Amino acid sequence: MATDDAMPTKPMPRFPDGFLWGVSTSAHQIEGAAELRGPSVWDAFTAGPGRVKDGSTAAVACDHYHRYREDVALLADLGVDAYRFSVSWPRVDSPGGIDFYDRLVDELCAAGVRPVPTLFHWDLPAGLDWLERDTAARFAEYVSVVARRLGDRVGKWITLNEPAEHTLLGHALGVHAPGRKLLFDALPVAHHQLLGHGLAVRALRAAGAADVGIANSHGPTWPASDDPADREAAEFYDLLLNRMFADPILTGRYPEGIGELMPGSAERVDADLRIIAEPLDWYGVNYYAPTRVGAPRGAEIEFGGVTLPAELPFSVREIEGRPLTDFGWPVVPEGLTELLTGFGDRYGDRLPPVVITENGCSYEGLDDRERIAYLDGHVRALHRAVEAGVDVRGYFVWSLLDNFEWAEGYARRFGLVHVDFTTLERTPKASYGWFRDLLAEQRRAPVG
Ligand code: IFM
Repeated sequence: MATDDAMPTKPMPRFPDGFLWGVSTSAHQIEGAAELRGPSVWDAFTAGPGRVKDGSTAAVACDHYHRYREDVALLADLGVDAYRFSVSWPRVDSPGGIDFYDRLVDELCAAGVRPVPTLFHWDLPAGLDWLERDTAARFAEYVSVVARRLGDRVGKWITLNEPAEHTLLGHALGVHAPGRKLLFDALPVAHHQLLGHGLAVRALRAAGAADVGIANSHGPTWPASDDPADREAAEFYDLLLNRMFADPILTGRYPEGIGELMPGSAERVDADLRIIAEPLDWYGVNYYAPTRVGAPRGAEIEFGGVTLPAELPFSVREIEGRPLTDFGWPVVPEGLTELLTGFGDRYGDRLPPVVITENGCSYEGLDDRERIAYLDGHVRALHRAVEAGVDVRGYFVWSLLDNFEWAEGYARRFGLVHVDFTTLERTPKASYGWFRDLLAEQRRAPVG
């Protein structure tokens, strides 16, 4: 339990007019009602023994499918401008499945909350596979269906959530669905998702969308020391987790040495890159923490609940002297300022306005002062990036509700709202009240 001095007291600086405040969730993590949709790769994965730490599944999760009205009321009471949720592709593929999103979007509009759907947040329909190029085209077809149905009420769209994590955790290390351990042979999964992103942008534009972005996860990479071997390893990690997913979208090129590893001829990869680099209206960043990286140590490493194999050309090191969340992630707010100003330097005019599409932390308890301290620190760090000249247009907390945290099951609680997973009762935490007050304060007319 934190002490009272963990409670922020300084007034929060004011964000620019029109700044979008919101919260995020994803379909597989909250919806439940698994019997009312087709299976996804996550259903198959969680059915296997030992894949999810508490042995749970997302079959019921928060039962948001049936309780969405209560959840929209929580959003309205919180006072957010926008709600980022994801659309479940397997649900849309099921008869009548898309009707749920129709109802949800209507409810949000009636409550004065802008719907911001993400079109893919890892729950790929069973039978599809991002190792296959064709999945990118199939994704764009599904996106067209959703855009035609919801486009009269949805303005802001997100194509993909964190293709880096889906590639790394799901296909390289095998700790997420679909559970493959391909290491560097997983790279086609990155390319096909990026191609799917570009095709989805085109599909959304064809349906009239004028406000399209992506939610990519990024964080600064800090070398373990000045030793050239540590620096080289850190640069490589930065390339894999940051540049491999941002460069193609923002510059139309892969970082040096990466394009050659992608599937198909050089001509085909170049043609794909022209699609991947379709201009965006804004660029979404999910930020949690920086990573300290050094030269390989020839041994397995435990990192954030994941075992990294010894053969990787880098090793992840501890960031010392920082508080840790319950997940063991270091709390480093200034990493967000560093990340965004670094992006501004790296991409210059090619970087469209930025939206923080996820930021949050896992802590137990209703009196979650650690979460308040975390969010307060990160919102201030974001403001420093704005002062430094980065065009930031929005901030979404991960997450509205405690939910199914993938391979961690229900053991990690990221919500502003506590969910009792036996009764499904929702209880706002102290951080919910803090965020509500922050939003009210930001909207109050400046004095003088
Ligand atoms: O819960 C996840 C989310 O699905 C994607 N971004 C990170 C969150 C916390 O791990």
